[in-house]
Amino acid sequence: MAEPVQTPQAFSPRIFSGIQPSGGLTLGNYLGALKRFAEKQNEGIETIYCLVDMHAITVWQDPAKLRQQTREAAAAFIASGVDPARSILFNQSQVTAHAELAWIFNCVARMGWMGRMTQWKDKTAGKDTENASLGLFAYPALMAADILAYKATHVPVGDDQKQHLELTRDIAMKFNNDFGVNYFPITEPMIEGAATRVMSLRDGSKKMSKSDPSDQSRINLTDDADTIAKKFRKAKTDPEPLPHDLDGLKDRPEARNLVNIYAALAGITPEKVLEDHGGAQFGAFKPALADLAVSVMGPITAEMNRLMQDAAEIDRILGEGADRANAIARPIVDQVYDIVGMIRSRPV
Ligand code: AQP
Repeated sequence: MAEPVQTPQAFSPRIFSGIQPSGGLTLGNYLGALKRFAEKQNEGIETIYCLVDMHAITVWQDPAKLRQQTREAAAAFIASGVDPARSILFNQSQVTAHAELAWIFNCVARMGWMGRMTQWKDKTAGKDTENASLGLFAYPALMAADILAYKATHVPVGDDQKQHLELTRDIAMKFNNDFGVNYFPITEPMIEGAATRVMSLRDGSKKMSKSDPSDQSRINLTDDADTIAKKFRKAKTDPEPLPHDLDGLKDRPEARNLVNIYAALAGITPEKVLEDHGGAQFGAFKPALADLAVSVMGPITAEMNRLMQDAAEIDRILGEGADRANAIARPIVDQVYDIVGMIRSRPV
């Protein structure tokens, strides 16, 4: 039998989020996601974090590199403070509920919804969409499944994921309406802090991204101190000194980006950064920013390198996380099959 109709208040708070192991993680991933994932562990809410390897293969991935990137991303989570004993940490493909629920959602979501997703448009811009994978188009339905397989109520993400989260809410609402249930929560995005969208160091109008062809556009979590200093030194800026207030950053996207990065790394507001550094030339501000970045990122990179020495231990952690994730998601997806009208011969 389908679960009885619930009121929204019946959904207990649960946080879910994920990162694609589609390349080395960046400072954008750290400030927009990883750092906040670790902080969320202190809020008394269950936290589930996933390396979404099935999303990664929506564009071609070399199999050996994908395995390496997945382990490296797991190491980045742990080095950033995600504790596998306090959070559930696993890779998506080890929990089949994600793919199963994604198929149901492929049948709930509408083609028009998917076609309007800006990430689909961005990733296929100027390219022949006939040759894009079907998976890339359906990606947001899999993301909705990732979240709703756990009936997650809150999802910490960077600003670029806002539209996908709105689609997750639309899918949950349509499923609930279509089947006359109140089975899925209407998930709330958590987009917070000074670094919800860290921009490219080469172009202040573009998001810092692990798949940007230019390595100079991003700080990788594996970059050493010299590389970090060099990348900030070469970061695109304008000739003006830093202003004394936020109004002065209008129409200066590159300057605003560096101020926001400084604020997020230091755990202070952008206003405070300008209070301390207003009037400074970039020649002085960039080295201060590089020193701060090295002091925050250095210990994380060192810990990642240490963890990467023991691949078997990382795989063990991911397997244990997958078992715990499966214990939550399996009954939820079994009930979905029941709601949809599929015969379950074994009791659910
Ligand atoms: N530049 C960014 N600033 C703030 N947050 C960011 N995130 C990514 N880039 C930034 C956040 O990191 C989480 C994981 O994102 P993802 O790797 O799964 O996918 P993405 O958003 O598409 O990130 P990339 O780096 O641009 O990956 P590719 O290049 O593979 O597409 C999300 O919470 C995201 O918001």
